[in-house]
Amino acid sequence: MTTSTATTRILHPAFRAKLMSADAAAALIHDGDNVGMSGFTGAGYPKAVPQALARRMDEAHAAGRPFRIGMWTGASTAPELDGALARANGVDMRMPYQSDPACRERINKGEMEYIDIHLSHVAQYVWFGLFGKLNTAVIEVAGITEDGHLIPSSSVGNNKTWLDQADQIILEVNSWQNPGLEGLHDIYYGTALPPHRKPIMLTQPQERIGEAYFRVDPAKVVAVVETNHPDRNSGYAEPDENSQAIARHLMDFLQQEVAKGHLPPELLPIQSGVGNIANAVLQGLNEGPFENLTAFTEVLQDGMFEMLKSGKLKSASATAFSLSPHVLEELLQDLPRYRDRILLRPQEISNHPELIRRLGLIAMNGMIEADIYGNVNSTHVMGSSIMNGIGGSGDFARNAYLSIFMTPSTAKGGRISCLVPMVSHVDHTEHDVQVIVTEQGLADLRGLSPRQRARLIIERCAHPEFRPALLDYLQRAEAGAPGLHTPHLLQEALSWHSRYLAEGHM
Ligand code: 0RQ
Repeated sequence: MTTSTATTRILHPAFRAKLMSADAAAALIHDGDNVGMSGFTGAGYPKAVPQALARRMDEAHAAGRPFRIGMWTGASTAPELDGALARANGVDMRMPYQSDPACRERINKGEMEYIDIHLSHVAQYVWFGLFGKLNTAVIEVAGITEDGHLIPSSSVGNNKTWLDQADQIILEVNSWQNPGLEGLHDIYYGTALPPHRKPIMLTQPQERIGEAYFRVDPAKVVAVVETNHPDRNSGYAEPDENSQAIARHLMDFLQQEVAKGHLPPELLPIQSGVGNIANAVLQGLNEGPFENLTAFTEVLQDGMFEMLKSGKLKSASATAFSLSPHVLEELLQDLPRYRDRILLRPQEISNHPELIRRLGLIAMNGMIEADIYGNVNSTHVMGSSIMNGIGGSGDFARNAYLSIFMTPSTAKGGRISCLVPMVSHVDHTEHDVQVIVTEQGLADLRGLSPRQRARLIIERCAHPEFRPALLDYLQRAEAGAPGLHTPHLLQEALSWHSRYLAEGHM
């Protein structure tokens, strides 16, 4: 046990009295417990207790004793959490978004139950009691104030709900987290269950409606563990040709929308998903003609930080950082310059349908595949295997002013067409998808019927190698389907996926 930062980071004596090692804290978690962990896209997750827990699980399994937990988070975490517990085969049920290879493998082998729900729904599902009782919360914080409030760290996620709902709380105080984070967060305590809900009085992306700290009942805190470990946040690739082409199509489209008067010159608040394409689009916006932009989004990634730095982006509201290590370092070193322009909120607020609709967001998210009618699959490979999860894409797509989905037109070296006759899994229906962009072009689907949409998607978005076959499918469906509103040949609709599984090429 180290107490090196206890006097500077843990200012309330009652919390100092609970200091213990990660192993001792992990011993307070038992087989069958539900555990709410902090963490969102590689930021703000507990670093020591989960690894100690994984060791205990390994020991239990070696001795023939069961030891598995229900694991709830904000979103994806890191190898020290998702990876460690998945390798120990210690997770019975996982929710919501994940992106860890070991975790994904367990889920796809049927060894871990996985419940993929909209990120804005998680907290209320837990309040409703739909996942059972939350036994333990394990939350990373940047510090504990003199009056016993918790200083949130680099993500907020569902921490407020976990602290509220858990029977017992384990805190990890990470002295690696910059003390300057204090005051950056906006924790809203006005949520309630129906029929007691009130309007959430937020009308501008950067408005503060909550408190800078988490409230916590000290009586529930059973352990405080000190850590000093960096967040996992991995780097982004330099935008490739496809990402750059997607960004160009999108910039042209947004300029046309401004020219038509559909969007104001400073656009509307942007939401951007994770991944390299999203990052390339942000780079495009940074080099583009728009000024005074704002963001109301889930994760603040490198591209958004560059926009804050250049001044193109006035402000960013999110629930977590998802920055490469060198970019995070730059932000933390220069924190005073950004502190009034960055704000982290609970994910039930960053992704709240009421707020997304009111602010009128431009939502830009990645996808696995879309079909000719505009249904989007964000989560499943070949219909059965989970990639990551729906994350916040559904919260944003359904409620945004403009909902945009992006993908290269092909995957796996050109062997898969990302535009298919029928998607093998649906996350976002044709009703929630307004614009599809690939490196080939952009299809604005608003105001079009299903068959009109199909022609536009094939013409603008499909790769030339697959375009004739898609058109042929559409034309034969129009000639042979029993109904002509959304014509399909049911025997053939998923044959592209079957062909890939059998022959390695669509
Ligand atoms: O697989 O890594 O094995 O090569 O899918 O594809 O092209 O690297 O794309 O990183 O932008 O991710 C939808 C997964 C796209 C992401 C998804 C294979 C491809 C590769 C990844 P490999 P890329 P990206 C807010 C928003 C849902 C959550 C969301 C995602 C891998 O955007 O998780 O939007 N979205 N949240 O080879 C088979 C296809 C494929 C395919 C790609 N058609 N068939 N495999 N791949 N297309 C943020 C949060 O909510 C946290």
